[in-house]
Amino acid sequence: MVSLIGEFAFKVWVLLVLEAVMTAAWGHAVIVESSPADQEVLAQVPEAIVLRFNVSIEKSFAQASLWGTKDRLKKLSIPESNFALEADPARLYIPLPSLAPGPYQVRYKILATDGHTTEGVIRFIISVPQ
Ligand SMILES: [Cu+2]
Repeated sequence: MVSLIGEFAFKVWVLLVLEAVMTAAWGHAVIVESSPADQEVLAQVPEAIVLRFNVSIEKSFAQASLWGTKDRLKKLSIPESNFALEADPARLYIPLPSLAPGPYQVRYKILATDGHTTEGVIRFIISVPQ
């Protein structure tokens, strides 16, 4: 006879195993690389921020916005080039506007093909020209 606690523990265990199997199969999107890198100090304003994830993402659901230290400055648009046939399905190219020297953040929210969203932030600094 299985005790109530034993049955509960078994159900939790089954759920954990299912989650692990599903994560292995499709995976939550995890950022593996960005340009600029998080906390990078740049002498020149980059034309875009490029994010690369460990799995394919649903690019049409991707959202990104540019922030100063505290305030949202603008919504960033995801250009058509991201949807080109030859485009890497795990890579997101997001053009940046021209920026004055100072600290910035790009906040992103993306949807992996397993239906889970991932949010994150990349911080970088445009340095004052010497
Ligand atoms: Cu997931």
